[in-house]
Amino acid sequence: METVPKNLISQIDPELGKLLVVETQYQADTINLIPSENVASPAVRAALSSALTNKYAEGYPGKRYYAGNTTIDQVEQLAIERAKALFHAEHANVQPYSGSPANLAVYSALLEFGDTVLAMNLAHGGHLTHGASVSFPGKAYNFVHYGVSKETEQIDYDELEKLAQEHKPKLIVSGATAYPRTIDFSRIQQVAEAVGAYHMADISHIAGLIVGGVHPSPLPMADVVTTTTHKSLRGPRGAIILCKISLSAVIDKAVFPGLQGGPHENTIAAMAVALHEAAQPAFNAYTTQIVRNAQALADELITLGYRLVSGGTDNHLLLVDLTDHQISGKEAALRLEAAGIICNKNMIPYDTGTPFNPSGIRLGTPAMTTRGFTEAEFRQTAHLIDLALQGQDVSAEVRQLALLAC
Ligand code: DSN
Repeated sequence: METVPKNLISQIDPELGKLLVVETQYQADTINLIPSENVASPAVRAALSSALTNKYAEGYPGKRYYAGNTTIDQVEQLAIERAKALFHAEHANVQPYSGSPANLAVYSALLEFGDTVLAMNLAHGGHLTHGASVSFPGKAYNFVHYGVSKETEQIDYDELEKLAQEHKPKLIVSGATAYPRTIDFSRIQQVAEAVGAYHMADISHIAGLIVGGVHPSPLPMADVVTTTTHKSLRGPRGAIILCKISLSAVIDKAVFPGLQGGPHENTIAAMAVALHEAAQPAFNAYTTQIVRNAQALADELITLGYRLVSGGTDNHLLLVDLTDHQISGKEAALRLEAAGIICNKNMIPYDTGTPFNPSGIRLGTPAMTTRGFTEAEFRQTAHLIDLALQGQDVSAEVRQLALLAC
């Protein structure tokens, strides 16, 4: 990982400069297994700190409320065209500040308050914005949830279909944040069509895998697709909404002026860079390696006696059930953090614990794959995880392995 721009920030603001140096070194010294994080390229980061951060550009290319946006229009249009081409979409809105506002924009475009939505249960791998009761969408709309079957721990598509027939939702949401298996978007599309519902696929976690051709795409079937741009897609923190042309006007209106003001054009420029990078052949190789690495990590953990939810992984992440190891997910994440391995505690399906003290941990491979880890390093990481969970001090070995990466 590149070093911090020590000079500039430290000269102007030594207090913050010091914190940035510490954080950058920390990221280099540790093994990051958070599946939703990545390491953005120097070009993406340069775009984020470019002159575009100075701009206001309410509106859309060619229809702005402020003068002086000729070049900004070209930048945003470039990001739009690249997003459409990469995902084979009819329309793209690149202005959402992040995934949660993108999902809220889609709900507000397609639904009235109180309308019924069918989405994946957060406790089974869904997302807060997929109608968790503590979230605004969960309060504003009538969410009904599908989940995974107890036996296979994979999405129960028959249950999903039954719930759709019973509740006649106006919208079905597919996509997950803690689901280690391939999502059958075609099956969910069929259900949506059968009950006359819209289908929104939230592909935030797997967008990079889709672009790289290692996970099926919900496009062009789904009516709307949302994705963050900073996870496996390896761009800046932001989001994109892709949709059919027939929905473009309501989606655009819902984003601006419905929910947001001035778009973050520096972020949009960084998205354009990331989309360009993702269109290169090297990105396919990167995403293939993400999946191989997840499978190597999974295999080695299974060999070491760990139970994985659903028995393994098809994608970039795995969920480890620690119930038999007499250690909670919370304690496990703390022990791993002490060793320099960063992950998050996570609910497992049918967990008897709570979100703050669940029975599992979630591990992912996108960030360390970017830093050059292959199967061998992930197998080694599995052993270090095992030793750290047993209470051994492996921090020196972890640091050594992390520093081997770029
Ligand atoms: N917080 C993200 C994740 O870690 O999956 C989802 O928004």
